[in-house]
Amino acid sequence: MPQHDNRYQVRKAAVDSILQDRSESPENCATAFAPVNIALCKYWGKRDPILNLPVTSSLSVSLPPLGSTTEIRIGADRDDVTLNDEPITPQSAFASRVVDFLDLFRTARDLRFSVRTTNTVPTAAGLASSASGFAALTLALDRLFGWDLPPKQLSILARLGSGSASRSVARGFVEWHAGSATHGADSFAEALACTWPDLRVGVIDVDFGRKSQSSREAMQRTVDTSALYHSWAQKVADDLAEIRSALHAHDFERLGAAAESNALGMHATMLGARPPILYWLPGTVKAIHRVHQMREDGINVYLTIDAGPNVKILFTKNDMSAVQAAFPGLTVIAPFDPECPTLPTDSD
Ligand code: 2P0
Repeated sequence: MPQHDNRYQVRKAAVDSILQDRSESPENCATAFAPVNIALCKYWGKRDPILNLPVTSSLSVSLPPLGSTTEIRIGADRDDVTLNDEPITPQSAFASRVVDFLDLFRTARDLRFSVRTTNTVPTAAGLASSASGFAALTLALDRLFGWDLPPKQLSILARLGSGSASRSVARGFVEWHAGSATHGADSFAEALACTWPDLRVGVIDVDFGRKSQSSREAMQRTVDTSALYHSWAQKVADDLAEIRSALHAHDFERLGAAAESNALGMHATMLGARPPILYWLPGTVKAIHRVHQMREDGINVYLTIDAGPNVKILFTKNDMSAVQAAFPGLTVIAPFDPECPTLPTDSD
């Protein structure tokens, strides 16, 4: 255990402040599921990279049944991590990140964990799985040790794995409050009390194969070097207010317009970094034009783009046929009706 490492000490103190009153009754094994989420108002920039504390608040919608199922087991000789039935080499960045997180929860120096994660995100869906992965691992640890933590504390623990994981412990629309405390006790996500049964999210396959530049590094470079970053916090405050208001009013056009503007603003801010960060490919621009043309043709479809080239679209159930005709093979998720995802088939 890296007990003399300052980063570890700071993170461990955050964990201990949550677990101090918890008695433990460990099981040998526990399993949990957490959904992926897509931000309608993005998290882009940290005020503290050790605790993954964000500069701004953000707001997402969870996308079950896409997500991660994680099993954690104690009693092994050494930590081991398996992803989609493939053992992950301990030297890999992915395994190191998982072990770094597990270090925070060892109740004995020699306690070792076996972690098996299966992503129910089709590899081809182009949706980041670190959020669902760390959220599922946190929920599995909660069950393994019998902590029975409330959602707020679970969100804080998941944030230590990955910022966006703080939002994946909850369902529906979820707001991550940036908070202002240096220890991060007020930086957590919680579900909003509203639903949208007709909402649909589509994922356009621009390039699912490409390994994107790490969002962690890109985020930091944007904060450190983009002259446009100073206006990002104000834009997020405005967009969040508009999105909350649109959700309250159940106004899809306002919701979609604000989400699209927020995503494009995030990418503009990245373009201002030195050197610039450009995740878009020609297919990304083509999809953006296609979405804009559809709007001109009277179909209410809006877009958002994360740290990669793929375009995600927001629309409602009544425009399903028009959207699927425009984007054949689209993966469609009904966030509030997880029984009916439409996943592309091999023939698409
Ligand atoms: C988001 N993204 O709000 C934004 C929009 C990507 C684009 O959160 O360093 O993997 O683990 O806290 O959460 C991706 O960043 O970064 C992300 P870390 P994370 O969804």
